[in-house]
Amino acid sequence: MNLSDYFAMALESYLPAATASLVGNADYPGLEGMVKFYETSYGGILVSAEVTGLPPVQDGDGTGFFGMHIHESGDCTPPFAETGMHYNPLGRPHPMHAGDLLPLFADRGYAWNAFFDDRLTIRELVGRSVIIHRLRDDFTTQPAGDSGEKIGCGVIQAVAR
Ligand SMILES: [Cu+2]
Ligand SMILES: [Zn+2]
Repeated sequence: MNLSDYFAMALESYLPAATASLVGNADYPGLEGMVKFYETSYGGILVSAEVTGLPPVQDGDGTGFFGMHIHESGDCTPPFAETGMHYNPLGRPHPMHAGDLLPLFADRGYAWNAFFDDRLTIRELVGRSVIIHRLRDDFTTQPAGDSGEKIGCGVIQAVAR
């Protein structure tokens, strides 16, 4: 079995090792979502994210891309100001932070993505937060890619098994 077939099977059949249930901030109360983290045997984890209630492109100044990061602290008290910086155990610049994830992509408010991530382990993720931003991540500006308001937040919790 090649890696992509294995990953598709894992997403379909395996229990995630950790999840984060996303809620919106006061400006985006309809935002909801789930991010799932799966162990693999290939030196990295799988991440899948499904989010509804994102602002459609026609409604504002967005591009349809939404920055998504692991932030240091798992405190999603609105307005998500207590989540700290991007998780960055190696002291690297953005976007080489371990917490820098593939952005979401949605023109009409619904996003789904899944990707292999060899910067992170499940153990270091639990207790931190996933943040969804209003704007794209420009992968250049320090320290956070100029990605704007924190519109969604979820605390990463281990899945009991
Ligand atoms: Cu962020
Ligand atoms: Zn970053």
